[in-house]
Amino acid sequence: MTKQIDLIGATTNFGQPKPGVVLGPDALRIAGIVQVLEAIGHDVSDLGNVYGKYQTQFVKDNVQVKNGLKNYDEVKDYSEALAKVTDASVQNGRFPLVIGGDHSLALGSITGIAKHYDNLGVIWFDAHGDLNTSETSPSGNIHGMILAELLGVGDKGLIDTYNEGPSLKTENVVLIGLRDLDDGEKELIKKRNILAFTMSDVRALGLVEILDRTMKHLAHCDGLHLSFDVDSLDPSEMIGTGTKVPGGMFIAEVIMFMERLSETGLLTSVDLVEVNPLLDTFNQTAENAVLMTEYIFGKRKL
Ligand code: 5AB
Ligand code: MN
Ligand code: MN
Ligand code: MN
Repeated sequence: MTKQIDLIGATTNFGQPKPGVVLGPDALRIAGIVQVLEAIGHDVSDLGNVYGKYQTQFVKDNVQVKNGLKNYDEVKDYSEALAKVTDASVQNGRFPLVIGGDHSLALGSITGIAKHYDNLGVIWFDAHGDLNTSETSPSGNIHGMILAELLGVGDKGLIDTYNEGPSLKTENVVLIGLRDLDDGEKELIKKRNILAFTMSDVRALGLVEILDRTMKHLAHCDGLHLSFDVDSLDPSEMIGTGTKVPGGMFIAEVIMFMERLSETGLLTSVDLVEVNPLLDTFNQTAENAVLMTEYIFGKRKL
């Protein structure tokens, strides 16, 4: 089915310290993200990049910390700016595809989208849980806390970004690909009974079974968002990203998963995050990410 896609560049790096992730959206454009989506038959409108009022940080020696959170004001401001754009996109009947940028962009992206649904389901595809708070975070980097904030756990000011209260319900979120969780994140997953598949689960059950369980779990949802952190894949196939963890998924199996996910026809929005061309070789991470995007948006092997 043809989708009316809004491509939204989220050039933020405030959620983490490594320079280069703001170049992710352009690396994905150079790798042909618009052209492959058009070739599938979608109508794509590239809205360009979203900027907040703070200048992108190219040097790391002026990081401001508030309540234990690094670049607090910058992340909050950026999230407000991005939420406005994704909110309008859904309002206009379009499909937001947000390309990053570090994973802190999901606060703005998802908050703007979630406004339009009673029960937005989210598939969080990631090596990490992104479920820290300032108390449990080993780094103070907000990209590692962003799902917690979306669920209403952590800093009140961030939870209340764009509109008041949490954007997501715990029972509407499924995590897949986990292999690097901090202690506090493990506790939160258990305490809130969040459906989470580790890499051990991926190896034991396979992604077909995991997709099946995920869709059953989210069957009551009225929208479905995929938040795809490229570090969910094995670093051997995704080198250009800031927090690599060995033992990840491989392109071939993720393509298979995305083909089936797209076949459900239930996806309503996507984030593609953490592509950092400065850590890459020959833009292959962006190219691999674009390859997977094709399957997310309906390319078929047959
Ligand atoms: B990403 C870590 N858990 O909190 C932390 O890439 C890593 O968006 C977070 O998934 C990684 O700093 C955040 C150690
Ligand atoms: Mn992440
Ligand atoms: Mn990650
Ligand atoms: Mn990362």
